Amino acid sequence: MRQPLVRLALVTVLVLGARVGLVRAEDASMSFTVVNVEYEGSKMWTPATLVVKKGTQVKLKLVNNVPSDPNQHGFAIPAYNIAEIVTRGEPKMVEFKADKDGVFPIICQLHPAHVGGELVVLP
Ligand SMILES: [Cu+2]
Repeated sequence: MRQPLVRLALVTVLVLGARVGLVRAEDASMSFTVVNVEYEGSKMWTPATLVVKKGTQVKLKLVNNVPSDPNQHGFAIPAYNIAEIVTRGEPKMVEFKADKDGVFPIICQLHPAHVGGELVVLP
């Protein structure tokens, strides 16, 4: 008489397993708040390294908190054709799909001296 119970347990495991399996990388999204700060004279976006899996929908909130002038800094990922200008006090939302894997520089396209970062897209 235990057979039906065992079968039910097996079916439950299979159904749950299938549901977990349905969450593919292509369906996933990740949100980051990335803040531009100034530390001992160096300006940088932090976190400097963003790591996602290929296929992830990436949502960025860019905040320019650099107190000194100029009041605008760039946030660019040339490999993804992203080049935003972010004004102090005016956060900017950026969204893109990480559809190619690799390590891609993040720069301030306005100021080459700005400390750079990188977007890491895992295969
Ligand atoms: Cu800058």
